[in-house]
Amino acid sequence: MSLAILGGHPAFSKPQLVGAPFVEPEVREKYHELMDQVFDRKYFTNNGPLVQRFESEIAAIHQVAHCSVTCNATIAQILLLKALGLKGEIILPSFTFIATAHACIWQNLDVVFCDITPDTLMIDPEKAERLITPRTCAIIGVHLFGNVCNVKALTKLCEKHGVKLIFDAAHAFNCSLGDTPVGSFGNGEFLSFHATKFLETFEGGAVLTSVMELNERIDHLRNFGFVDYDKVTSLGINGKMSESSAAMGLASLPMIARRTEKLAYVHRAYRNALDGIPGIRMLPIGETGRSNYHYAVIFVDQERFSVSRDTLNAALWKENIQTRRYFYPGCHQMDYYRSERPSHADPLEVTRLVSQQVICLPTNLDNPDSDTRTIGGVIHEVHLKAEEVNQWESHA
Ligand code: T4K
Repeated sequence: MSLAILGGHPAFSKPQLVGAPFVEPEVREKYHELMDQVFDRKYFTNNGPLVQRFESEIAAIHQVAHCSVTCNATIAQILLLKALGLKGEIILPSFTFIATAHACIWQNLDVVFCDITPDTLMIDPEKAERLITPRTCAIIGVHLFGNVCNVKALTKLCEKHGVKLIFDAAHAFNCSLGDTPVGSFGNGEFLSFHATKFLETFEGGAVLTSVMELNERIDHLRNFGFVDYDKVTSLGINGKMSESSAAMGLASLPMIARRTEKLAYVHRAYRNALDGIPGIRMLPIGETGRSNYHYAVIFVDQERFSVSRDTLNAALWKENIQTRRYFYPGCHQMDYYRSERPSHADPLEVTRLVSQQVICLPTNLDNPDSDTRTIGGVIHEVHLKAEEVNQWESHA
């Protein structure tokens, strides 16, 4: 195999993307059918019938009493934080998508970044406890890459200190801890239905909770704070999901089992393809419950692989394998947080190390067997040609 960075042809003629939407033929057909109904009804948004149906289905899948769908997960989080009336400091991992932190700032909360455990890449409950102060109002656990947080330890911790517990379940659609699906953990959890997610509605999100009053408050806030046609009692926002997004979600729901099976297969295929490459290890997924297997994450140990994570990433891109470094460099290292909110009590050592090692691989592949073999083959070749690859990098 001749690597593209060393003058060979790219391994793929079209880009292989992390987060490429599925859009099976059945989804297209059902979506068009539902959209015909929407056009006939001429009712496009504001808690329409498809939105209500979608909410019931999502609640049932997650075995939770209440679901409010929203225009995206970032707004879902803002609504949840506001509905809980949170004020003061909020503890969350830095190793997450920037939206988890930004949503807190939009709600005027002071973010306190916490480190993660190296085996799970999710918030470390022991380190979180050390960050609790009298101003702490809540902790956010982020269920990452299709795995679920240490819910038990976090629940105990939050009960002990009398603070609220929220879960960012953007990656955790239809995931569970043991037999319990995400959705009813803590005070509330939120999902993302962004185009790049396991279940997509173009843009979309949802808040799940077992508390009826919280659900009512969120429904109220997502519609500008209206209580009647001419009566507004709260500072609400427009957080509504449109009928077209709900149609996409409903059309995609029958595909859950097939997608999960496909992605689990891709995981196994990657494991085989990467087996034995020095310095490459996959993040275990689904070991504590059900997963959707939507993300495949590898760690690059530079010393053993002989090439840095960033050079491997650049080499993969040249092959049209458009990997992502989720979540490098960690929220606390993003310019905004470094310049505007520079102080953090925890040195976030694990976050720093892990964010320099991770690469997310494409999972929605057309040909899982041959594509994973090709990607594994490229990674192996980068290792075998480490000397030339590193020379290329030093001249790039
Ligand atoms: N919490 C967590 C833990 C999250 O991961 C996210 C979002 C949120 C909260 C907030 O959820 P939302 O408010 O977005 O509902 C992407 C997504 O935009 C973002 O939703 C997602 N996490 C994050 C992990 O990934 P970027 O900046 O990497 O997006 P972008 O445009 O570079 O696309 C990513 C990949 O997907 C590329 O390989 C291209 C491909 N793609 C993208 C789109 C939009 C497609 O193939 N088709 C598409 O339509 O953030």
